[in-house]
This record gives sequence, structure tokens and C-alpha cells, in this order.
Amino acid sequence: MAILEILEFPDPQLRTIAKPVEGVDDSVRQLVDDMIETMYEAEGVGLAATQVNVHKRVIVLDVSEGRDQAQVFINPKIKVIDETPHSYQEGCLSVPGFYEEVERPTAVKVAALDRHGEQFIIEPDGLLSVCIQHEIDHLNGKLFVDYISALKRNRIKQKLQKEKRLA
Ligand code: QAP
Ligand code: CO
Repeated sequence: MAILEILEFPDPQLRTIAKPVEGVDDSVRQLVDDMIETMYEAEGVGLAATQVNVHKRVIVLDVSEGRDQAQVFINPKIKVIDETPHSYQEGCLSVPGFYEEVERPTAVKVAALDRHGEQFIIEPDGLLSVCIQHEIDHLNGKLFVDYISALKRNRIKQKLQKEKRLA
């Protein structure tokens, strides 16, 4: 297991479109385990491979209270089943310290592969639905700050770049 480095906005690598996983082998399971460890260490609820600069379609998340129910999604496919906009105050491990309201469809259906390469299908709502949509956006090079005003986005960019210079 290993803690991986998390890229921060506006790192251009966060705009990379991730490629489908061809086969769920031990190297993919290693990546999954490292991502889960990295997510827990950073106290996140979700992490996409894009954020650790690995451009494969892999997501891990854990929205449980006990932080002991990690879920793995490989090559996730998403379909909106309830378009009604639902607003949630989102954050992101790649945008540390900033939270903004984002509207997304209320409910989605997701088909993905698990760590054994077996397909499963879920219909999440609530926080899990928000989280999966947020993480799939990462695989497509998209960030939650893309949904807010350019003014707010640029302020966040300036502050994170300033922090980086002082680090
Ligand atoms: C995405 O985000 C998400 O700023 C996952 O200082 C967020 O895990 C989905 C975090 C909200 C749904 C709702 C952010 C940790 C974690 C920070 C995260 C920070 C420390 C963000
Ligand atoms: Co994120």
C-alpha cells in the first residue's frame, strides 16, 4: 500500500480524459488499494484516479459514517434517471479548503466493474449520487469549480496558486 500524491487545481493534468481499464488485474487492484488508502489519509469521501495522475477509469469512495465501506467503480457508465436538479455543497481533495453549491441530477443509474472485474448496477440517490457524479466528472477532466461562476473559480485558482508558491 502507498499514499499517492493528489494533484491540485489548476494542475492541467486534471483535465486529462481517463482511458477505460482493459482488464482488472493485480496492477489495477494495487492502484485501487493505494487510492483507498490515499482517500482515507486525506479524509475524503471520494477519489478518482485522475486526481493521483493515473489516467484510468477508476473511482473509489466511502460515504459511510464508520469510514469502513469503501466502494470501487471501474469503467463506470452513468445514466440519469431523475433530472430534477439537486443542490449540494461540494468540495474536492484537488480543491482543498473550498466548498460551493453545485446542482446535479437527483438520481442516476451506474453500471461498473468491481475489483474482481464483475459487473454490478446501482441506483444511488442522496450523497452517494452526488459523489459518483462528481468522481465520474474527474475521469472526463471536469471539476466542480467548472459549474460555478468564472469569478469564483478564478479567485479559488489565485488562492491555491499563492498557497503553492508559499509551500
Ligand atoms: C467529492 O470530495 C464530494 O477541501 C469528494 O480540505 C464532495 O472527498 C462529493 C476534502 C462533496 C460529494 C460531496 C476537501 C477534504 C474532501 C477539502 C472530498 C479538504 C479536505 C473532499
Ligand atoms: Co473531486
